[in-house]
Amino acid sequence: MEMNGKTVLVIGLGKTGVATARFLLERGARVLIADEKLVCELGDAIDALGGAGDVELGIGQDDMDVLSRTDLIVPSPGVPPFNPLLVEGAGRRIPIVSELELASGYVKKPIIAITGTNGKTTTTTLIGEMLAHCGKRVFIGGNIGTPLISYVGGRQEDDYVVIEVSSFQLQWVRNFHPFIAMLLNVSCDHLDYHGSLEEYRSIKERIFACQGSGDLAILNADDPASVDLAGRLSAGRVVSFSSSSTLKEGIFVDGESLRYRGAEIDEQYPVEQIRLRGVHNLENVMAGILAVRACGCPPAGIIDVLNRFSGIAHRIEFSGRVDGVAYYDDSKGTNVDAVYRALESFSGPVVLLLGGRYKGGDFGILAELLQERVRVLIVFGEAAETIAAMIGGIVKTERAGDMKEAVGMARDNASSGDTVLLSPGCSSFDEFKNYEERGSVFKDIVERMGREGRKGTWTDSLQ
Ligand code: UMA
Repeated sequence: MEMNGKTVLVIGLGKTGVATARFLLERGARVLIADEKLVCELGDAIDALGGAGDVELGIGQDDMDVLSRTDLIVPSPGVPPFNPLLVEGAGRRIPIVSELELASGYVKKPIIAITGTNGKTTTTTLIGEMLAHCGKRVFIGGNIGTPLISYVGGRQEDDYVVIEVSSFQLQWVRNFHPFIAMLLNVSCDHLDYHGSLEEYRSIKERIFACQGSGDLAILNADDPASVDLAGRLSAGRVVSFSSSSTLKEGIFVDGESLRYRGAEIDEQYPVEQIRLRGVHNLENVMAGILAVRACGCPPAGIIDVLNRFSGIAHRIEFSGRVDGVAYYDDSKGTNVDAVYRALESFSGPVVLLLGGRYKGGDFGILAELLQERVRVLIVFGEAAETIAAMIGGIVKTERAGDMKEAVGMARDNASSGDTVLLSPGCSSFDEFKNYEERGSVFKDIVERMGREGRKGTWTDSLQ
């Protein structure tokens, strides 16, 4: 796509907007920037633009006049499709592309793309580690942190581009073409953005849309909709993984091993050699094995990595032990399905912290697990009453104003041998910048509690 002389409207000046604007400016485009924040609140982002090029700031979300001089719109992932500029821009038939779409047009190396409601970051990281361990050069980016657009302006010396892809990034793609694409799972998430589960799923499925005969699609055989999906895919090879059934072709849990079986393949990966815990992580591992085997990584190298890879920050991450109580940070568990999977990983008793900003989803699906494993439920933040209305009272339920108070209540309610699990099932935006900040604050509190000692002395010191 030629950018020289084009006028491009970038909506949102976060990580993606900054990287996109820089890329466009370097290619001679004029960049208009709209953000719901005031210009004075965007200081760091504006500094990061580097001061060079033809930039116009201060465009509001309802400033429709700007569209008469716009050739292309690039919304940031967090900007929903019902944003007024996008709705009006689409009405005027101005091309709209996501940063992922724009960047992928410039990628010279094979793309491995990972999407799914949960497990994307773990699987993306794991694939990157396995490829690197087996001697391949890799760029790891996308939703995991570094926008793809900031990679494509560089030298592109890697063998593979491994990217975590969110539904937000797939919202505005047409030609995005990964040579390996996977859909790990789909459950209720981001309904406030996409409107319905059907829409959310169909957008996730766009990851496969441009695949052809030389490409590989990886599906979850345990997802009932994947059978129908497999029949609609254009990829030359479709392979599945399953944690609950035996597959003639694909990878599945077979007793104490993961077994990868196909026409010319029959391999075993002992579960005891896999450091990650939980069924959901076995699924992530299986999807990862399918991808890296297709890139020529040998089983021995894969097992080496599985032996030491202990997961990613804020995803069921052990954060410390205080008075015999184990604290786990699952701040990345921002939807109900993620909470379900996190709870499944503990046999109990658990003090569970749920809350933040509600994004949709039925907390009722947790009812049985709550009864089985949870001693006390603590709801906090903006979503406290919404969650309490769905599942309050199934077990002892407490209400906290914010997360800090919730951790305090958790400590007061937990006994030695219990687990305190922050798996909020909601976004963090009512209280924090993002889930990382929420998880870091949680870990800091746990660390301070450990340092400051016994019950009773710490609550006051947090105020
Ligand atoms: N903004 C508007 N109007 C809006 C919404 C946002 O102007 O309607 C502005 C905000 O004021 C802010 C900017 O847009 O200035 C933020 O843009 P953004 O929300 O798209 O965030 P980025 O900093 O660009 O980060 C994005 C991803 N964020 C989201 O999808 C919400 C990051 O994923 C990603 O790491 C980054 O691009 C690089 O690719 C985070 C995320 O929460 C981790 N992702 C969701 C998830 O994993 O569930 C999808």
